[in-house]
Amino acid sequence: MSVASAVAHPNIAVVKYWGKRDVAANLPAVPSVSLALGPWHTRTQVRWGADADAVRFGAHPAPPAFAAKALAHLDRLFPGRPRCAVETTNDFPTGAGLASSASGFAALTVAAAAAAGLDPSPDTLSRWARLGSGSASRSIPGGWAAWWDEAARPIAPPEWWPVAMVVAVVAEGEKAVGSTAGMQRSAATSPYWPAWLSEGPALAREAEDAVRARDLERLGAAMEASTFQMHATMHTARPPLIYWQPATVAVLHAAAALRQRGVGAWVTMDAGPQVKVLCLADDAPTVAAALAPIALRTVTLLPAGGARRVP
Ligand code: 2P0
Repeated sequence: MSVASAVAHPNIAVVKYWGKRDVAANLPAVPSVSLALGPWHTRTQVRWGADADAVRFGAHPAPPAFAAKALAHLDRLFPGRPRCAVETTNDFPTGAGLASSASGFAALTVAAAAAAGLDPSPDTLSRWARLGSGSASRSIPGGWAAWWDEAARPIAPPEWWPVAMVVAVVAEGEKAVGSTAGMQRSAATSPYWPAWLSEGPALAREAEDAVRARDLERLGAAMEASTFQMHATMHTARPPLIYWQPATVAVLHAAAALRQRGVGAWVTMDAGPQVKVLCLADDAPTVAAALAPIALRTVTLLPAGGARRVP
């Protein structure tokens, strides 16, 4: 077997990964908890034994930086590897704070291993995906996952809890400062960094417990605390990292207004301007309708499974 394809879903952290305790090994400074979301996905095919290394993204050759990152990941997993052809597609925006590196490195890792004739355990695949991008470790198990150390572990499967994540897309386009550089700037310059590190473990435990108890209010509170603590380290970096746009703030207020009306809706944001609103799946149409006048568009995502081989 020298060709294989895999699919992986992005994941959104409810308790955030921001900072590395080991940059070379891509180990996190704080634990994180996430939910994999579909139908958005990355689909990647790897073919070992090509004439030359080639990475295609959608219908075109991938941008050089994108191709270099993918090939460097394969070099690290398979030192002395044969040349390969990689083809990958995303059915959602890339590089705008929508977790495309998570699904991308998870799908690449699973496809590359399968094409090499290997069948590593989910734990091993999660460790391998982590080397490409930290958040990719969590897209391997899918569903609700926690990542404290070398590999992410599953907390609950996608069908555990009928929740939804309503994504309010407020700006399109690639972000100015990528996550890896952003987290290093926060760590190196924000005076609030020590507080971020010390609060993280308790927030992750709180979120894990809330998922197991299916307690949305408790999970939402932990998620918002983690989100705003992370953005505090961004806003207080030098120079500051302000990923928010005016419409970002408008969505935050709209979600708070929904809660005042008795609709359970809690916000999170990543290294980008989009706001993701966690709610019960039954409430997703109400939430999406409330955000529609503010956002460019809304997308309702539902819990999804882990990275897997596909024909
Ligand atoms: C997360 N983010 O937990 C956090 C919240 C962004 C903000 O994981 O350097 O692309 O490749 O390990 O995984 C984005 O960071 O960073 C991210 P690297 P990654 O989802």
